Amino acid sequence: MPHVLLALMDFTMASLFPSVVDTVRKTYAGDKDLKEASVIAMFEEIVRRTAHLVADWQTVGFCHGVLNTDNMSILGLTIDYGPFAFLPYYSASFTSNLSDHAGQYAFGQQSTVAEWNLRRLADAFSICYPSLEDPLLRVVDTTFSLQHNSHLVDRTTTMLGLKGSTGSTEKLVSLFYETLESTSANLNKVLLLLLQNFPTASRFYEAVNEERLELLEERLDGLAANISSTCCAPPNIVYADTTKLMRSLAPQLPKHQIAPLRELLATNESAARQAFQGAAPSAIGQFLDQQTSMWATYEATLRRANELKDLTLAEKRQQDESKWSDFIKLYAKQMAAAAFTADQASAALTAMNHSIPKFVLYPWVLDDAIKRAEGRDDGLVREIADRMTRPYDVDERDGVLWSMDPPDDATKYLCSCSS
Ligand SMILES: *[C@@H]1O[C@H](CO)[C@@H](O)[C@H](O)[C@H]1NC(C)=O
Ligand SMILES: *[C@@H]1O[C@H](CO)[C@@H](O)[C@H](O)[C@H]1NC(C)=O
Ligand SMILES: *[C@@H]1O[C@H](CO)[C@@H](O)[C@H](O)[C@H]1NC(C)=O
Ligand SMILES: *[C@@H]1O[C@H](CO)[C@@H](O)[C@H](O)[C@H]1NC(C)=O
Ligand SMILES: CC(=O)N[C@H]1CO[C@H](CO)[C@@H](O)[C@@H]1O
Repeated sequence: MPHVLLALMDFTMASLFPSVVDTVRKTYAGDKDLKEASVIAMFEEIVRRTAHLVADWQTVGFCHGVLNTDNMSILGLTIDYGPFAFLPYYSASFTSNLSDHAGQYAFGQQSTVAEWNLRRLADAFSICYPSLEDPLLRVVDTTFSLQHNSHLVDRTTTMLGLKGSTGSTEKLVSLFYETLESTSANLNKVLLLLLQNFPTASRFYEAVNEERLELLEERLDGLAANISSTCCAPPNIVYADTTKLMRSLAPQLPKHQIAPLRELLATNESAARQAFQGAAPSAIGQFLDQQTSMWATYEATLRRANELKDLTLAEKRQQDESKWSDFIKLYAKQMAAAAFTADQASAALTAMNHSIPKFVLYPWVLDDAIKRAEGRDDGLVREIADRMTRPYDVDERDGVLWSMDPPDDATKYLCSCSS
């Protein structure tokens, strides 16, 4: 087996990562095994690409659905997506595979799962290079989160029209995603509103300091109300989805048993193994971790359901507006601090425009096309296939042939395992 694996690794390295191997060879100082150094460098590149990919999914609201280890690409590409979906509204617990009851591959779990999958790849590499086991796992520790986060911040900064600005945008970016989540907003619609409202007039860029900030605040005033009334899902819909989710989320282990079982595992391993039909201690530990995290999700979902239960549409809009107001305030501040010249602002706007999709392949768009194709009319399938090749362009067919607005029953269009 290691023999075949070794051949596969050599082939992969030579055919898919020649430049990585090249760089290692060029900087090789004879201080370590050249082959092992190349394996580490290749793995670093795989970790980096995977981290960027998962961050990219987050910036377009893409939920893959089935992130088993064998559904991952060593090149950091999106492959093997069956029950995938673009989110109707932002939600970490959104699951696109209806049979995935535990939310194992929920939207908000994707980076954790990808990181776990990379550790399993490190395990496979270590079969061939046992001495690299620790160094490879360390690469995941030191590289994944860092790369994921920096790419997420970079890309989102561009989408918010702040590319090229000075100063850290990290806080703004995390507030952006928190606000999308807490107001159940449609990511794409919010971004398109921000794009339409990007301040282009030169007066913004001639003004300085306080005056610039005041002008920008004035310019963006009303945007929070607009986002809240046009982009955020109504309370009854979020409530219905949340309660449906809760029914499937219930953890197997009663919460009060987790701590004693952990204690038992730490103090009397054999007794703990007995309680789990002889399972390995590491597997028991993993199960307890998973149950802990399921309880946290369950309780957060329950809190959310209770908040939404008796909320009227007007009340939710008011709450959402106030949350978006906080975001817009920080956004205006960051724009003012960017200290753009008119030219720089125009370049940032162009980059923003090119990074925000105008067309999103939502489940209801697909559903419509599938229904028509079943009626022997494949025209819409062809139109969509064509539209998908230019998602960043403006196209008058949007809103005519397909809707970019989530219907009230948006989540009913999800697939289960067999669909
Ligand atoms: C959806 O999730 C279920 C439960 O985890 C899994 O058995 C099934 O394989 C998944 N669907 C697909 C298409 O993989
Ligand atoms: C929201 O913004 C859009 C585009 O900028 C505009 O057409 C619409 O009238 C606004 N709606 C509200 C309620 O402010
Ligand atoms: C561990 O638990 C078993 C019962 O399952 C008991 O017989 C044994 O004495 C315990 N060992 C210790 C060190 O407490
Ligand atoms: C974005 O680019 C398209 C061209 O693809 C152009 O028609 C549109 O006006 C641009 N939007 C903004 C806000 O600059
Ligand atoms: C879309 C999809 O589910 N692809 C594959 C993911 O991995 C499983 C096995 O782990 C395959 O059965 C699926 O075909």
